[in-house]
Amino acid sequence: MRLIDRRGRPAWHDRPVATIALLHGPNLNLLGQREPHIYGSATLADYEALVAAVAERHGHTVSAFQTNHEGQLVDAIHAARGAADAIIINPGAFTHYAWSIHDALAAFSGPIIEVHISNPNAREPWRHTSVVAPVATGSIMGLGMHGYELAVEAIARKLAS
Ligand code: DHK
Repeated sequence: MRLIDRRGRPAWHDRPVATIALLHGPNLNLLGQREPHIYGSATLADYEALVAAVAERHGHTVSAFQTNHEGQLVDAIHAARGAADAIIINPGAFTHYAWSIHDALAAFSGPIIEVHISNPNAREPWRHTSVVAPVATGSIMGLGMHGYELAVEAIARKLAS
């Protein structure tokens, strides 16, 4: 039996599974150890597990990757073309100056959510610029882990619309 939602579309479990690429940039491998007064005590594995669990609730799957190297993050974004339907990205400090990340994301056609654990706009002035924001579908910042949950919810809704 095919279930239909309120808008007459197939219920999520009858829709094709989408893959969300979850990409983290430099120093985020140190989550849980690094400046816990800013970034909290959750580890990168905790973030990846949360995103996978929320995605699974929507019938989607997650492919997670972290790197400290700009070129590797560009390669991962290129690899997401054709392999992933959406991207959640926290580019770490690359956010503020890495135009190569901007250009790579501009070549991705699905929804892109930029996420930051802290609120860069409430921190040092050099963190107030994001070169990623202009090519993101949306940006979420300052909400810690909850921001990642919201990012998956936003993507699930975009992909279903
Ligand atoms: C993470 C970083 O590593 C910083 O360089 C950014 C971001 C903020 C975050 O809050 O997740 O400025």
